[in-house]
Amino acid sequence: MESSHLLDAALRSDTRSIGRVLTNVENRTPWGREALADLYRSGRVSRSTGVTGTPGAGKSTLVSALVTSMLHETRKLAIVAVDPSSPFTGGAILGDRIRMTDHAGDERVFIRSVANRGALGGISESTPAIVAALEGLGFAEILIETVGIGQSEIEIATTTDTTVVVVSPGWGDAVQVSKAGFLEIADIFVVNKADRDGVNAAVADLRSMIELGPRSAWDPPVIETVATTGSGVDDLWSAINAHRDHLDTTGAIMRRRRIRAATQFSAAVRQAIGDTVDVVSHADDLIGEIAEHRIDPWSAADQALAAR
Ligand SMILES: Nc1nc2c(ncn2[C@@H]2O[C@H](COP(=O)(O)OP(=O)(O)OP(=O)(O)O)[C@@H](O)[C@H]2O)c(=O)[nH]1
Ligand SMILES: [Mg+2]
Repeated sequence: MESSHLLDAALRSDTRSIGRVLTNVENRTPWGREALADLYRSGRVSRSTGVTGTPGAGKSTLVSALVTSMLHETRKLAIVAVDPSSPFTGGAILGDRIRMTDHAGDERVFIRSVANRGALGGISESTPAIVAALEGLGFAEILIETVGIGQSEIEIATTTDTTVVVVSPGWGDAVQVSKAGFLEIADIFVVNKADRDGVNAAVADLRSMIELGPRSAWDPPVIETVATTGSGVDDLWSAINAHRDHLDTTGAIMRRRRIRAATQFSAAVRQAIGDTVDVVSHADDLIGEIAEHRIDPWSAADQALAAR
């Protein structure tokens, strides 16, 4: 059992203590749940930015470059890398920190990877809790890197204030099917690797896609960057700030926070039900019965709930 000193040390920005608090939150230990409840009720709020996009587009490099811009204005910043196989540099994971050349050893930058648990619910299960804990621990800026547009990315998009979708030249040829999904979640588009051929075509492609999409009060800007040199990264930081202003002045921020609250609440209810129903002990018998059509999955779920 952890002590209250641990939370105090984490609030004083002790890196190891923050890591231990997050591990307790992630594993949903009794101490972790209590700590999370206290942190949530502290009322401290962060600005959060999700960075997603195609594999290898340069998301980690861009996040690293963006951190440099953010640190001009922020005292404490956290990065959550949802898939640890998505390396910041070479995938070296040191305890709960990912090696990140540019910011290694910088006390102001805390980096956490969240394992893809696979199973039911997958990554989205612990990510919102980790982000909420970091928020309560006083991180003013939180950056979250994910890959693609699976269910979890869409859920993470509802978790963050601003979602940045990163592609690189030539992306559109490979992932036709992803386009609609990207448009749905993007507040800002980035065409990274603008030092490569095909950047103009990629920008034009995105712009026409946005044109054809539904009208909204905020049209996602398309920004060109070269993450490896930092070129265009200040433009991206300006666009993130412009999007924040838009959220604040239109009141959209409150709508987003309500959607986030609703999403997290219903996920928490599903998790709480999962915790109280010992699915595993029911599973073998019931799954056999479902497979043989002796009971339907929905009645089987009711039965498992009633038996708890
Ligand atoms: N030429 C060029 N290369 C870049 C640029 N940005 C990133 N890269 C390189 O692209 C490769 C992938 O970069 P990452 O930042 O790991 O990309 P990622 O999107 O995080 O990759 P995953 O997390 O594996 O999906 C690395 O070798 C980077 O050095 C850029 O602007 N121009
Ligand atoms: Mg990456």
